[in-house]
Amino acid sequence: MYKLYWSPGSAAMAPHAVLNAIGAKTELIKIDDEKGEQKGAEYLRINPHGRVPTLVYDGANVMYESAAICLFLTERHPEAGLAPRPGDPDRGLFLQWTAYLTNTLQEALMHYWHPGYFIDGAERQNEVSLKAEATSDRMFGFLDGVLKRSGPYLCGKQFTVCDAYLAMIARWTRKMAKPAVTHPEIARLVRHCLAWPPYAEMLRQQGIEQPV
Ligand SMILES: N[C@@H](CCC(=O)N[C@@H](CS)C(=O)NCC(=O)O)C(=O)O
Repeated sequence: MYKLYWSPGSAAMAPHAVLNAIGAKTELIKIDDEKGEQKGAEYLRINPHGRVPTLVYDGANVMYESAAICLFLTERHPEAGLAPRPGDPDRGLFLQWTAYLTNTLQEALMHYWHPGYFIDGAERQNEVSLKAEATSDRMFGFLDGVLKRSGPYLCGKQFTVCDAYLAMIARWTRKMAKPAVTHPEIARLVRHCLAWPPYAEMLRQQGIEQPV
């Protein structure tokens, strides 16, 4: 029913965990980003941006953008219970965190990992990366406070795909001087995701680990 194009530790982590949770028939197609396969002509035909993830569903329908894929899958498979349904009062909060995570926190991490997308010159790129490290730490500190005040999950009492998305982004900080898991509530949430079988299975399938 689904094909997921992914590379290890990429933004495909969250959709991959959701597909595991759904238990739908899925073909996992690895894109070797170290060999630059994401920029190869074959892959560019389905994702003209040359990035992962990409989801193919029901034959020939193609979509990309990790958060959009997560939303689409949770909507299509409400029985997985990974999102408040449309109309539920918690839906607003769920959409808020989905947008915040992909649009704000993930963007800071893009600046950290890929400063060259934003500015030229090694020295200036290093500055952008360092600034993004501080910015993302501030955001994780903010989210830590949210989890402490109104957790245990981002949407309160319901574990949603937002929590897995947050755990994915937290992994991207593992090489920082102050990784996201130095915030205690973020560490607790990441541990919860590591104990969630679909997330643990995704890490195993991708051949990666996640330090806490
Ligand atoms: N906003 C996109 C970002 C996708 C993205 O930048 N993916 C990275 C891996 S995390 C990628 O494919 N980079 C390869 C490249 O830029 O060449 C999403 O969330 O799906």
